[in-house]
Amino acid sequence: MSYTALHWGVYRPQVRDGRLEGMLAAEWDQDPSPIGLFLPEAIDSPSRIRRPAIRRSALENPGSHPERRGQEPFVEVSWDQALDWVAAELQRVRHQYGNQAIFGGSYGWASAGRFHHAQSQLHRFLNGFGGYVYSVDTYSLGAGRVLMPHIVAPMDWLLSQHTSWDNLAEHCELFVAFGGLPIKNAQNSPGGASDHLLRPALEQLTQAGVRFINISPLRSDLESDNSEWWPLRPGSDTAFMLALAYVLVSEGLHDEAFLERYTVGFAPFRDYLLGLSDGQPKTPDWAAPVTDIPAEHIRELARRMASSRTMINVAYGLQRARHGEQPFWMTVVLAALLGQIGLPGGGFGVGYGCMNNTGSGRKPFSGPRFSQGQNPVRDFIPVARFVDMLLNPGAPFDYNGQHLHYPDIQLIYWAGGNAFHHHQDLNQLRQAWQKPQSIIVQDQYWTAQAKHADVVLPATTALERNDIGSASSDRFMIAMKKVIEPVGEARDDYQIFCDLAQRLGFSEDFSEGRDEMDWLRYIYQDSFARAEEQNIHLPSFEDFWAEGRFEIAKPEQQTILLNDFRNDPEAHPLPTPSGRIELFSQRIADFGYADCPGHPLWLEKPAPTYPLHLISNQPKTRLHSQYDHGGYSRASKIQGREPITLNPQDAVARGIAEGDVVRVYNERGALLAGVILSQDIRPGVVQLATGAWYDPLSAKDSQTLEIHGNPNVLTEDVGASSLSQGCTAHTCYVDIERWEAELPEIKAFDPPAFYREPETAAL
Ligand SMILES: Nc1nc2c(c(=O)[nH]1)N[C@H]1C(S)=C(S)[C@@H](COP(=O)(O)OP(=O)(O)OC[C@H]3O[C@@H](n4cnc5c(=O)[nH]c(N)nc54)[C@H](O)[C@@H]3O)O[C@H]1N2
Ligand SMILES: Nc1nc2c(c(=O)[nH]1)N[C@H]1C(S)=C(S)[C@@H](COP(=O)(O)OP(=O)(O)OC[C@H]3O[C@@H](n4cnc5c(=O)[nH]c(N)nc54)[C@H](O)[C@@H]3O)O[C@H]1N2
Ligand SMILES: [Mo]
Repeated sequence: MSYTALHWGVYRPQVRDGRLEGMLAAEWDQDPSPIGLFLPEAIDSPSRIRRPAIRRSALENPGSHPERRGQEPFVEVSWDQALDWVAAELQRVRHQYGNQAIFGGSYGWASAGRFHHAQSQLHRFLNGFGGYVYSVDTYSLGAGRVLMPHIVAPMDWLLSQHTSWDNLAEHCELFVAFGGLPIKNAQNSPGGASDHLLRPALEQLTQAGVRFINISPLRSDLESDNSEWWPLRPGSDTAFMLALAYVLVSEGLHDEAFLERYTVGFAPFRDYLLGLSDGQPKTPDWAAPVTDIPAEHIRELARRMASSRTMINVAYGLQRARHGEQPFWMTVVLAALLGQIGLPGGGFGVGYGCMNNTGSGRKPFSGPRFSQGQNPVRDFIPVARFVDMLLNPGAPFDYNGQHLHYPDIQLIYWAGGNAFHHHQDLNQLRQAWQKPQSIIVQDQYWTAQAKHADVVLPATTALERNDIGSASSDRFMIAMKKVIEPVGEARDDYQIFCDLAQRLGFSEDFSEGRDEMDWLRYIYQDSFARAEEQNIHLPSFEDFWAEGRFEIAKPEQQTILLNDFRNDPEAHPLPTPSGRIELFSQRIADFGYADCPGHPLWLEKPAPTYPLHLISNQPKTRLHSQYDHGGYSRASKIQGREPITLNPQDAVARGIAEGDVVRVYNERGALLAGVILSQDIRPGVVQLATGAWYDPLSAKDSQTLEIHGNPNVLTEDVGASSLSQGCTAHTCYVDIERWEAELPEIKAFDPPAFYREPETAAL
C-alpha cells in the first residue's frame, strides 16, 4: 500500500500511467482535511517551476542590478549552468565577506517528509560550506517560545504533554478558550497529522457536558452546541485575564496553598493586581471599557471558573501581537490562582486547537531526523527580525537578555519557506530584498519569493521522492513512496545540495556516500534508541517500508500536564530558575525591559491608526501560502480575490455589500479583497486569512496596490517586545472602501516572464 504524509494528513495517491489522478484520505482518519485532495491538479499546473532559471542581469553578472528583482525576465538554463553559477557565487561571497555574510535562516514549513526536509538539507549543506547566519524561534510562537522556559517549561515539552482530550472529556467542566479552538487550524501538524482529532474531541467533550467559553472576535473559532461566544476586543485579553484574577484574589477564591507550594512571586504580582504598586486596581470595571466585556460578566465568569474544574487555553494567535508574552503569562497565572494545574481536566493549555496533535495523549516521539551538523558561525537573529537585519547591518538589538548586533548579509539562500507569505510589511520587505548581492531560492512553485530571486532551482514534491513521514505525538509513521516522476526537470533538494557540495569540494562530508534510500534506512535506524526511550519498538526498516506505515500504540494512561510536578515538586522540579511556576521572574526582571518586566501586566498599545482591527489568521483552505494555486483554495476566492469577512454594521456604514471587491488600506499599504458579510464577527474587526499569493499591481513601485488579498502588505513589522522580538501580525489597523475601478487581472499564479535569445537567422 502506498501512502504519503502531508502536513495536513495522510493520503493514498491514485496514480495511473505515471500520472497522479487523485488522492484518497487515509481510511482510518476520523476527519480528513480536504486540502490534500486537491494536490493532483496543482502539482503540474503552470505555477510549477520546471527548469532552473536565472534573472537576466544576474546571469550576465552576478550581484548586478538587485533593484530589478521581481521585474526583469528570467533565463531558463541547464542544471549545470545553474549549479555552476550558485557554486561560484557562494565562493565569491565567502571569499569577499566571509560565511557570516550568508543568511541561511530560511524559515518555513516546506514538506512533511523528514529526510527531504528542505531547511535541514540547506543547513547541513551550509554548515559543510563553513556556516551561515541562522534564525531562532518561529513566526508561530515567537513570544511564547521565549517566555515559557523562564516561567514554566520549554514550549515543545509543554505541547507534547498537554492534558489529553480523553482526560478532559472525563474531568473538565468548563473550558475557557482564548482565541477559541478552531477546527480549521487543527487540520495541520508539522510533519504529519495522520488522524484528525479536534472535531471528534469537541463532539466528545460537548456530549460529556463540558461548557465552552469562546473568547474571540470570531464565533467560528469554536464549533460546539455547548459554547458561549464572548467577542472581546482583540488584543485586550490580558486586561480581561487580569480582571478575572482580580475577582479571584479580592474574593478569596484563589488557592493559597497551591501558590505557596508550587509557585514563586505571587506577592509582587498581587501588589500590581490590587493597584498597590501602580495605583490602579485591575477590577472588572477597569477592564470593561478596555475589553468591551461587561464587568458583571467578568465577575461571573471568574466565580464559575473557581467553582468548576476549569481548563484555560490560549491560542498561539494571541501572542502574535504587541506584548504577546502577556496573555501567555497571564494564562499560567490564572490557572495557578485556580490551583488546578496538574489535576485531571484542569489547569492550562498553550495551543489546543492550533495543531492537530496537541492533546492527542500520544508519545512525544518525533521520529527519524536528518542531522544538520555544526554551524561555525555564531551570528543569528530572532526569525521575525529578518528585514531589520537586511536594512540595518551592524545595528544593535535586544533579545532574551542578550544585546546583539545585526550581521551584514550579502547572500540569501532560501529553501522551504516563503518570506513573501510570512513576513510582515511586505512593501518594506521588497525594499530590504534589494540589499543583498545574491538571492537563491529553491521551491516547487513560482511563488512571489521565487519570482523575486536571482536564481531559482526547481525542487521535487513529496510525491516525486521517497521519504519518511513522522510527527511528534502523532498516530502513524508513514513510508512515503515515490509515486510519480519529477515534474519538468525538478530535482530533490538533497540531490541539488549533493551536486553543489561536489562542486565546492565537500561532497563526501555532505552525502557520507549515501543515496536517498541509504539515508532513509540510516535515519530510521538512528531513531531506534529514541523510540525505545518512549517504549516504542520499531519494526525493521524493510518491514516498515513494505507495510507502508507503522502505528504507534497509544499509552493506556491519560496524559495530565504537570501531573508529576504536582504530585512531587521536589522530585520533579520545573526547569525554571526556582524549579517552580514563576508568577514573577527575577531573571526577566533583571533583563530590565520596560516592554516586558518581571511579572505579567497590562501594557497600553499605541492608539489605533485606523478604525478597523485586522485579524490575519490562518487560512481554512490551505496551509499558509501552500497550494493557494490549487482548486480548494481558489474556489474560496471572490472575484478572484481572497475573502475578507466583516460585520454588516461596518459594511453598511461604508456602502459595502456581500460579494463586492474592496480596497483595504493603512499607512503601510493597500490590497484588494472580496467581501463576506457575517454577524459572527465582532463589529470593528475584519478577518482576512494569510496566504493569498502576493500579487503587486506594479513590479516597480514598492508602495503599489496588492491586488489578490495578501494581508502582509498591511501588517506591521515590529517585535512583540525586547524579550522575544516575536512577530506581531495580529496588531493591525485598517480601513476599507468599495473598489469602484476596473479589476486588475490576477497574475499571482502565472510563471514569470522568460527571456529567450533571439534566434540568429541561418546563413
Ligand atoms: N499576517 C500574518 N502573517 C503570518 C502569520 C499570521 O498569522 N498572520 N502566521 C505566521 C506563521 S504562524 C507561520 S508558521 C508562517 C508560515 O510561513 P511559511 O512556512 O514560509 O509558509 P509556506 O507557505 O508554508 O511556505 C513554504 C514554502 O516551501 C515550499 N516547499 C514545500 N515543500 C518544499 C520542498 O520539499 N522543498 C523546497 N525547496 N520547497 C518546498 C512551498 O512551495 C512554499 O513556497 O507565516 C507567518 N505569517
Ligand atoms: N488550515 C490551516 N491550519 C493551520 C495553519 C494554516 O496555515 N492553515 N497554520 C498552522 C500554523 S503554522 C500555526 S502556528 C497555527 C497557528 O494557530 P493560531 O496562531 O492560534 O491561529 P490563528 O488563526 O492566527 O488564530 C486563532 C484565532 O485567534 C483569534 N484571535 C486573534 N487575535 C486575537 C486576540 O487578540 N484575542 C483573542 N481572544 N482571539 C484572537 C482569531 O479569531 C483566530 O481565528 O495554525 C496552524 N494551523
Ligand atoms: Mo506557524
